[in-house]
Order: sequence, then structure tokens, then C-alpha cells
Amino acid sequence: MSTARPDPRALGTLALTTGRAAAAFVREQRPAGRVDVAATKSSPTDPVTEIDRGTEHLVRSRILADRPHDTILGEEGGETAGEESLSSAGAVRWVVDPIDGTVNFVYGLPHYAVAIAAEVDGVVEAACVIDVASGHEYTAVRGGGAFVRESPSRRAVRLRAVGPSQMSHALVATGFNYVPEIRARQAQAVARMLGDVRDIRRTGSAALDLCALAAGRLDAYVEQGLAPWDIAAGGLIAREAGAVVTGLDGPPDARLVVAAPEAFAQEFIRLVHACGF
Ligand code: 2AM
Ligand code: CA
Repeated sequence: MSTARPDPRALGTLALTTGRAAAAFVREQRPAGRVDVAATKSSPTDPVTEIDRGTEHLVRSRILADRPHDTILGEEGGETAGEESLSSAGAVRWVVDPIDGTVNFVYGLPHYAVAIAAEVDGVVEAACVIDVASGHEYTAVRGGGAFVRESPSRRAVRLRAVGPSQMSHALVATGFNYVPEIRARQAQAVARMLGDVRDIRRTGSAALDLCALAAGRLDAYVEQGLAPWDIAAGGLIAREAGAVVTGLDGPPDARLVVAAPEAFAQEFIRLVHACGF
């Protein structure tokens, strides 16, 4: 089947309307207080996984209702191939994290997000990250800039990543993998970095860290052990706000994600390597 190359703005609109519906679902499904994961050991899945799955199902249904031939990669459901082979020109793959910041979600810390990215021929062309608790909507279309709206009715404000005047003033976000041995190594690298920067933040949501960098609320970001759905949407938003988002020897992947405003990126990347990330 041959398709015209999809319009990235139309993909962005579908990402945003879908993300809004998904965020509303997460908001409505989350019980008050701390989600008691342990209390439901007798059931086959815990309530968090249920909400995760329900949210991803909603996202998949909405996208496929509009674009039935697309491929979708989601944290919960894995990759479901569309009728359109990914090797054919103009093929679209959606990369979906139904809840990024799961531990915050469990504890009732208001810092978790729905993240949706649309790739065309393997390149992220449109993305949205919705901060579920605040309702803030971060969006980007490749080449068109990154924006935030405080709510659907508010006007979109352009985002601009801002670097620090010097390394010692850099506020750096990071995260730790769930695997104990990996997080111990990450902690050593972070400990080495602490003496060179203003301070470290560990917010628990990679997608929102990248949006915060885009909005100038952080100076840099480094993390290891992430999956494509953690970084696809936030990565485009950070890039479109003027940040470099890179990996160990090319694009970011599970081995390394580093992001910093363009003017500060090379210096920060050197520090990341020197610290042993
Ligand atoms: P999650 O909330 O969807 O699990 C926190 O540092 C960030 O890392 C979150 O975005 C979290 O995503 C992600 N994360 C932590 N450990 C991970 C792992 N083992 N695989 C993939 N993502 C992980
Ligand atoms: Ca995630």
C-alpha cells in the first residue's frame, strides 16, 4: 500500500488530542492517596499496572481509529505492527509511555505524565507530554519549535532551553535504574558530578525532566537505562527548544541519554564522560 508522507502537524494534533484523553483517564482512575500495590497481591495484576494498561489501550484505540495502518510501540503492549511495513517510505510508528513516573504515581507525588511520539521513517516528527496532575501540555513538531499550554484553553507559549553561565551553576537532573547493581554505578557517577555542578535533581519522570529542560527549569539532564518510550516525546520537545539530546556514540539509547542547551552541551557531555556515566 502506498501512502503520502503524513503531515507532521496532523500527527501532532492526533498526539495531543489522544494525550489529553489519556491524561484525563489517568486522573480519573487514580485512587486518592497512596496506591496500595501490595494489597492486591491476590489479583493477577496490581492497580497501577491496570491503569497503565487501560491508558495504553485508550491511546492505541484512538490512534488506530484515525490511522489504522500505523505501528505502535508501547511500554505495556510492546510493538504491534501496522499493515504498513516500517520499511516502506512514510511509515508511522507511535511510541507511547502511558504513565512515565510510575513511582511518583504510586506515592501520589504529582509528577507523572503521558508521553506520545510519532516517528516517520524512524525520525520523531511530533510529540506531546502531558503532566497529568497540573494538566500542562508540552508539544513539538520537528522544525516547528516546542510549546507549553497550561490547559487546553490557554495559548501556547514557546519553550527555550537556557544554559547556566558556568558549570558550577548547572542544575542537573538524573535518575536511577531499578536494577540495584546499575543504580549503584550510577550513584558513583552522580557523586563524582556533584562537586562540579550547582546541584542534582531526581524527579522520577524522564519525560518531564526533558520538558523542564526545554522550559529552562533545568540546565542539563543525564540518565542511563531508559527505554525508547521514556525519551522519544520529551527528546523532541527538548531539541525543539534548543537542546542537544544525544547518547554514547550517536542517538540516545539505553546506554546513555544526555541533554543540555546547545551552547552548554559539549562542556556538559565532557563532564558526563569524565564522571564515568
Ligand atoms: P517509568 O516511570 O515509566 O518506569 C525515572 O528515573 C525514569 O526512568 C522514569 O521515566 C522511568 O519510567 C524510567 N525508568 C526507570 N527504570 C527504568 C527501566 N529499567 N527501564 C525503562 N525505564 C526506566
Ligand atoms: Ca517511562
